[in-house]
Amino acid sequence: MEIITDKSNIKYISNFSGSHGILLLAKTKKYLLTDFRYIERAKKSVKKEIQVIELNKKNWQEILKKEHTEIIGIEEENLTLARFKKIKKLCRIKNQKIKFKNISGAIESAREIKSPAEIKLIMRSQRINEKTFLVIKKFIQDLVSPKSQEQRLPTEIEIAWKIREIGYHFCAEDISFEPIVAFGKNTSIPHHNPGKTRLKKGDIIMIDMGMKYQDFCSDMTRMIFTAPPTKLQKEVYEIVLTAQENGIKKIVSGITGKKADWFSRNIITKKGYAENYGHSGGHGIGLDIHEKPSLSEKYKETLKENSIITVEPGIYLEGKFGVRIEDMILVKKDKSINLTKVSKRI
Ligand SMILES: [Mn+2]
Repeated sequence: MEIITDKSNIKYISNFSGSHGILLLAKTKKYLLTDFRYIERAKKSVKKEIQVIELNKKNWQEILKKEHTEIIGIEEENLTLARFKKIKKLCRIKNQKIKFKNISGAIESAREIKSPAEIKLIMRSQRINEKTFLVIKKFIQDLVSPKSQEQRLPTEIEIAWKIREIGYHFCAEDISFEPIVAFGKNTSIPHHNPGKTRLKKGDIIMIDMGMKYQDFCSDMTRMIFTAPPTKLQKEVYEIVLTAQENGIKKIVSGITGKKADWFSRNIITKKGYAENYGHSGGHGIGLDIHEKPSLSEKYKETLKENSIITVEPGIYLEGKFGVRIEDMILVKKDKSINLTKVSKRI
């Protein structure tokens, strides 16, 4: 028997997306155990083959006895020690010896390959993300245009909140991560935390944002220029763009995550900016914002057909500015498909 505690794995197998529940995968049956607050909701949303029951000691032990369980798989990567102690207690049954083994990563591997329905939902999530971004971009461009009467330009935090608000307006259920909004020099911090920095005319802007639609995530990074870029900004932007687009062109299923990362990293390295690109080149995306596979030096597994990944190289010049460009790619055997439609031209 297996005990599934990872929220996204529970959603993947059962379609239950509540915050409190445990999925038991027994030999003959699947059970979703949850508390009173979620029972009705679970019954309405879970797949037909799954039985919903209240999480208590009596119900739990009845299943264990009925299934003659001896070995229980647990998701070590996600289980806290406190929660494991509780589970261990629930599994204490007279005359029944139970051993635990780690099964972390098994469901994550299955999730890597997306079904046509999942691809559709992820694309929908990204469409919402794009519509939101374009509204934000226009809002900023109008404010900094010579015709604008506006005296008070927004702060990073104000733009981050506006991203949420507009996302909801376009039917997102949530954001997939806290938006990264960086103005001017703050763009050299790859994961800048939006603060009270106020926009100035002429600033370079980095926006890295994502939405959730039916629990599926999207992710995209774009730069906005509020004035014609400086020579250095233009040079760096062109290098990152070339690296990103060449990387994308060469990505097919069957190559390693390491190789996929190298395609774009190599171009940045050749231009002398290796030291200024210190993060991985991308990641899988789906029910989680970061999931299998990874585009990085350390990732030796191959990319699978119909997985969805991001490609997001960057160059960061401390004290000056940074540039990152990120798209979502559907990995295919012969030619991968870029799912992101927002222009990357300056
Ligand atoms: Mn990303």
